[in-house]
Amino acid sequence: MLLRVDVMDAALRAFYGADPVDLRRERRVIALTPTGRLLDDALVDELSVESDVTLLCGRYEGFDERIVEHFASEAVSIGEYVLAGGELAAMVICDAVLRKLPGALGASASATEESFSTALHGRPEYPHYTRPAEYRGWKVPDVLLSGHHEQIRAWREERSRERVRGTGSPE
Ligand code: 4FV
Repeated sequence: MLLRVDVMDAALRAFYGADPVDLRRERRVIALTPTGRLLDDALVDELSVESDVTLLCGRYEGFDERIVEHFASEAVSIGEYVLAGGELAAMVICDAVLRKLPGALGASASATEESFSTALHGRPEYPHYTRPAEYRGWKVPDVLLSGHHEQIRAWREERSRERVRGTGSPE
């Protein structure tokens, strides 16, 4: 059982008051499907600067292909596995994109130097620590308490490199 093209056509016309074929000229219309472009930080960045995005959630076995071919700007997947519906995939994309918008995170948190960001050259984030400095004999690494910013930067870069899949010891 698939989402029918005539039903999707009617739904998009009813909501936007436009022919879905024309819609994707004005906004990004994304069909969520396991076979789509894999969502990554670069795509999240792209979507975070778009003024208008429409997410088409699959259901049943997915979309009639004519929906993807004629109504969508692109197909996107949140991972190589199959969900019962695309709604959770839509929520994943909304969460990842919205947290990148200005003001979404508090002053203390930043979406710049985080896992897979360009600031980290696409690498995983380094380990983070907070208080207490020691708990059950588990200490925060001394370098992070040293105040030596260059040594801290170097330590963080090394930990980040180690976390690149298939290299170094897992933390
Ligand atoms: C999916 C994914 C996904 C396929 C059948 C919904 C399901 C049903 N969407 N990334 N992985 N969709 O599994 O985006 O239509």
